[in-house]
Amino acid sequence: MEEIIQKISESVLEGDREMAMEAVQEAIDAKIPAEKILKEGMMTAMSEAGKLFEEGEYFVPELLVAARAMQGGMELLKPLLVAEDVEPVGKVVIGTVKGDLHDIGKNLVGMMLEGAGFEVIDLGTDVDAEKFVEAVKTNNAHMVGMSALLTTTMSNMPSTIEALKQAGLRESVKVMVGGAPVTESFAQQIGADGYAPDASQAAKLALSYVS
Ligand code: B1M
Repeated sequence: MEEIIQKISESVLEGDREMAMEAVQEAIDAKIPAEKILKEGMMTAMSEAGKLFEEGEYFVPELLVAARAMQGGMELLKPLLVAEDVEPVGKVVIGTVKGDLHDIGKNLVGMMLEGAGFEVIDLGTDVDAEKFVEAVKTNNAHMVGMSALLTTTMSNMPSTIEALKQAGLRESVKVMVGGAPVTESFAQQIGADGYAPDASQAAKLALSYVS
């Protein structure tokens, strides 16, 4: 059993989607519980990939292929997780703010959050405040993650925070922001709960909110 889990971890870490899917199928056939496959096989590997990224050993492409491999495994695992009633660690609504079409970094953040066990509701790009608010309500989300890559669009972050306040939701959600022009002090200034400089730290920050 441990050998198969090890094989899953290695294939995710190496970004080998085909091998990851093969190993996950092998684990399913061997009746290893889906939760164990997810947590010990895939989530530990994504956390290791995040660590290597922070240490400068992995770069964005390595992180992307690792996340792609994990998503391959997730395709096979999702129906079983639902059947086993495995709860996600939390629900996060993410999106790139209004006027902004950059989504590579946001997608990476979403993948790392999934890798950390979150259910991610990805609203895509050019997301206005109302859409964020609506998604938080509909999904009963615990967190909102906003991404901005333009200095001209980061100003749409505080308007989303204001809209959450107006809707009476600000106290019940954590707001996390990021993207190249965003800084820790900007996050504080606009009343966000947190800022993460990269996808790996975004996942860590999100986990700190639910632990
Ligand atoms: Co655009 N663009 N772009 N662009 N683009 C930048 C951002 C720019 C810095 C390039 C430059 O001039 N040097 C510049 C912004 C200048 C500024 O505002 N100060 C710029 C511009 C000006 C524009 C246009 C206005 C160009 C034009 O049309 N005249 C236009 C705007 C369109 C729009 O959004 N309305 C535009 C368009 C585009 C493309 C469509 C061509 C393409 C986007 C494709 C896509 O995303 N699908 C594009 C690209 C690719 C870039 C660059 C080259 C790369 C961005 C990227 O994907 N980086 C960028 C220059 C650069 O950064 N070198 C540039 C890789 C990605 C992994 O990093 O997104 O930073 P990043 O995400 C990181 C962290 O920031 C963090 O984690 C990620 C992973 O570690 N992070 C978060 C991100 N979101 C987070 C959220 C979190 C936490 C962490 O919590 C929720």
